[in-house]
Amino acid sequence: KSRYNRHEIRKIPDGILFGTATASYQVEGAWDEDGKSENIWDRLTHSKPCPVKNCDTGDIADDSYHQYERDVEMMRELGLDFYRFSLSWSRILPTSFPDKINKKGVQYYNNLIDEMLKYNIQPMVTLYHWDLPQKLQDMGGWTNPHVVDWFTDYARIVFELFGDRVKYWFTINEPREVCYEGYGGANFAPAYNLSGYGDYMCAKNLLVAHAKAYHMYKNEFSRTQGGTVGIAASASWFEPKSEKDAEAAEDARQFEWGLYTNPIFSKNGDFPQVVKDRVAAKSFEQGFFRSRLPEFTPEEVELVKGSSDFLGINHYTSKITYRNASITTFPSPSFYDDIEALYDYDFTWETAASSWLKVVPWGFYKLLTKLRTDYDNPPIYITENGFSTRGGLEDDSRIAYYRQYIDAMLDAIDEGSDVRAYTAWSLMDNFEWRQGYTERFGLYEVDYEDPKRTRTARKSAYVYKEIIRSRQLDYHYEPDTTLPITI
Ligand code: PNW
Repeated sequence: KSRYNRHEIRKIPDGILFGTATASYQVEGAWDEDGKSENIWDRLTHSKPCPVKNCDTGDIADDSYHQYERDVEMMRELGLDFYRFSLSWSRILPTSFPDKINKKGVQYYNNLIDEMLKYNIQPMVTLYHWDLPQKLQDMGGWTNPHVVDWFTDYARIVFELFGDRVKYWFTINEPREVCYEGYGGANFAPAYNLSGYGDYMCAKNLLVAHAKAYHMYKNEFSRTQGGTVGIAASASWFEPKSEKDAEAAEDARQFEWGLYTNPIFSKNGDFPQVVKDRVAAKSFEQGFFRSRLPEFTPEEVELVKGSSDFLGINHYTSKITYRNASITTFPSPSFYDDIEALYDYDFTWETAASSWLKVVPWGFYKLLTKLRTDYDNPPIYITENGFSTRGGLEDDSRIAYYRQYIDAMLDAIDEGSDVRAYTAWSLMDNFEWRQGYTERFGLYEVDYEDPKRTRTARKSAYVYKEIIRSRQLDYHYEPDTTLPITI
């Protein structure tokens, strides 16, 4: 549906930064080296029967703990403006608390940051991308309100250690995945499976933790360090199946990401009204004495409101949404019973190696348009966008995905969306959570048979490099992949 004519070359506006992303557990390896302690993904992947495809783990992953120089070399080959990576809490603070700082763990991040800065590649750093110290999980993790203090103390250490050089911070990657997939469902660690309770408790604590860390930075570090702080939320597009499903689709958007973005970016703050009303009404019907969705106090509403300099968005795909009261698929109470919506895919949509990942570029355009209108055009960083294959260097389907999604993003920018950065997920193949190494998102292929974890540029790496170099989108550009990709 893009109005763009693909036979023309499309110019990318000046000033938009281009980068790639990874996350600590997915690439670092060295899971118990140099004083790092156990986190919830170590615990999950080591449990029996193994919950991950092929019993894969992140024990070694891409071995980035030892290969950061090669990683930075790849960033230079691509000509990136920035690289987004995350810090491992239990590597920096092995007790989870600030009483003991692990020098060797800190050295690794210093080395990585300094190596990047040597070549003018800006570090964009995520404090938390899903690898909570196991000890904190033993005390309830994100469902324990004390996590607010645990996280703020960790954030203080990190700002003190790296804030002289890091100017872009993300507190938490994808609240929805942390809270729903980890506590509501059982897909991700810690796999609590407490849908309709655990997810909502997590949501409240996580938002307050984020906001406290944000204000601490603003009050105590901003003046000397001058950086910018935000959050990265996952947001799929939910398209109504027919006209009468408009409300179902809007409900899905508010439960799936509004739950996390509304308290920060809306004019009035707080959880979305529809979520508060629905969960409260259902809870009382179900015999609860209070809503399963915890309330923010008025002070907390104010604390969380506006607690981000920009909105980070991880976007991959879209879903068709509808309502059909006669279909009861979800246990009650549960998060999906609360939403009262059903999801589907259009059979014409192309699918990636990940079954959930359908190629719907216009959904990206619609999402950006809605964020612009609902939240008064906040600065947006696209913090992740990408496509999976089963491997192989000739990845034309990934190239087509990137071109169409960047194209859709440019459509939204032309209409006024304030997009400041675009991030390809991922720099290289990595541990794809429950799918292990079976689904590959990398611009670079990683050889997991090879102890050296050799990285090789895919065709998409050449194309992404050319987009960044030329600052234009040309659907007809064909790289010569017989030539090595060079700096
Ligand atoms: C991201 N969705 O999560 C994660 O941040 C990465 O760690 C992960 O490797 C990557 O996706 C690929 O799976 C997602 O709703 C969260 O469509 C939500 C969605 C997709 C990916």
